[in-house]
Amino acid sequence: MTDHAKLKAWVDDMAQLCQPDEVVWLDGSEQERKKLEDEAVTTGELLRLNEEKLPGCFYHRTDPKDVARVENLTFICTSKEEDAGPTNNWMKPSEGYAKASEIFKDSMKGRTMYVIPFSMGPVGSSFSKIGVQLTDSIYVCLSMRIMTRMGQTVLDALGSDGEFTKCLHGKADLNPERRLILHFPEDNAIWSVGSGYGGNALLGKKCLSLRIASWLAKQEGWLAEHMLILGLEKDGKTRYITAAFPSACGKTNLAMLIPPEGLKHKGYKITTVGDDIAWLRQGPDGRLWAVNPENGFFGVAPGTNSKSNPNALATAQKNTIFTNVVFDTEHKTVWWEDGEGEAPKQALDWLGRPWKEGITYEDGKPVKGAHPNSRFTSPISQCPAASNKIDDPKGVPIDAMIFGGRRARLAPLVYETLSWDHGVYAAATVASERTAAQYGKQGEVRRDPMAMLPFCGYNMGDYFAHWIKMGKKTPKPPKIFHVNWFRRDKDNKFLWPGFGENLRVLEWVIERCEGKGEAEETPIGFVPKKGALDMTGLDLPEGTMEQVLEVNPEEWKAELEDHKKFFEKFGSKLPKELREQLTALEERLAAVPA
Ligand code: SAT
Ligand code: MN
Repeated sequence: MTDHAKLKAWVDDMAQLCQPDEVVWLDGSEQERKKLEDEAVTTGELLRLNEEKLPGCFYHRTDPKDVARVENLTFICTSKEEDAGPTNNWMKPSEGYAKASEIFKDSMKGRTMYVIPFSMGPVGSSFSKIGVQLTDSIYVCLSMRIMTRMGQTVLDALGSDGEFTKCLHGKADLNPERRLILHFPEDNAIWSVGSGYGGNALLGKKCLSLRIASWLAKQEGWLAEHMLILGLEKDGKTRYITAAFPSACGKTNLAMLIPPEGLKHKGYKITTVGDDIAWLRQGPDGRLWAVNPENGFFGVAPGTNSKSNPNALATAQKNTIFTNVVFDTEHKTVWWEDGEGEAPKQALDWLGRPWKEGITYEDGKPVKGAHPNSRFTSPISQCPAASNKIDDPKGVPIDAMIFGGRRARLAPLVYETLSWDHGVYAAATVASERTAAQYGKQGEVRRDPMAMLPFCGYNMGDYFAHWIKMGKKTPKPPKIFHVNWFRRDKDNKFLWPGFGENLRVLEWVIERCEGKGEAEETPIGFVPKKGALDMTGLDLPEGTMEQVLEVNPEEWKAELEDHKKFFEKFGSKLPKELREQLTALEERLAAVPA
């Protein structure tokens, strides 16, 4: 399969440590897929779903204590603590290897170690990076088949001495006390042990494509970002936008949005390039171009229905792995809260317990059938909105970048920043209320710069400086916008309907990029002028648009105090350009007559 001596030696070393009964190299063939599926069904790791209703689909449950990323057990292991920075957990590389080795030691006895060669990005593209993951989980193998390009073609591209990220993964005993997600950027290596769940175990995703890639991107002069990529097509022309939001804030929904009735006559179509990660580089034309390094979606199931996201629902009708949703035992199908159709009559919940809609705990709270972070894993090519550029090695040129979080107050529906540096400032101070994709108190507001807080593989102060530098060296950078779909009124009701209606905002964003679109300058940036958003077919109660677009200088002044506190974390690493932006914003706010 390969004559890459270093790769073979590394696989031998890791097998020596983990002591699997067998080492199996995966070639990515169809035959191999069937074999892995059959084996996982035999062991109970996967349940085969109804072949007529959900062809090629499987059901999987994770351990009840292994249902989300674990930020407290995720470490950046660099020689110097300063290189991990104040927002990451840090461990010395020698300590990381020693601690994890103890857990990995002999952990694959009685199991098979699979070798998965994978490419993040189209095989052979100058954007792409190759990784090789070792794992003792067939669920992980089958998920990596969906989420990445993998197999013999990748080994061929790697040749006999190509660079690759060494990714070691093992479930061990799935004990949260013996779980570690370690990144060794100086060695281009990832060691993850004790979890079988998504972002902890599919090492091509957050571990490689964001944490390790952001480190590489800094050295090599590009950007690895937690962003969806969408195309907005009209009159035969497509404009591309990236958007960064914290996990579980609707990136997947926005990436494959369906135009609302009222705007149908304009002939817009959204095409999906990616829903989670973007790698961006300067193209020969001086613009930033982006590829989606992934090849599939790992989408949140609850809330996905034919209204919120018909494209995602259509994507997940075949060749999909469902994790921690409700299992309909009668029809061998799946269901989740706020999904499609009625809840099944005979079902097991994500914990495998008999479940019916309406049952409650002793305190009267409803028992949810699906875990709030339950997922579907589907090939991107099955998405009805999939862009014809997903395999283009050049990527797509980006006109606009959007950042946003979940803010009940303060941030208007949309604003355009005044310059690249101001855009970086707005992105660096993004804040959001915590969601189910992270362990911790839901609802709590935290700063999440560029939606990268849990994913930046190095000192975030240096990361901000890298962003500033990228703006200086890019002749035609995209415009930067900030959005907030989640603003609420004084009765705590959402002001903006979201979903397909968000196209109205995207339309204005593109108009602004084309030098059109009416805007009003406020201290925080340009907001749409009254009437600048096309509201055809959307009747909101009187005064709603004023509220959702309002910029309140007093509230912003208070917010700025929090920005200052947040920036203090980075000490001398904070680039002076961000300090200058803060002062300038402060002055603009002070100049507003009371
Ligand atoms: O668990 S993942 O990191 O893969 C998904 C997410 O949190 O966005
Ligand atoms: Mn994500």
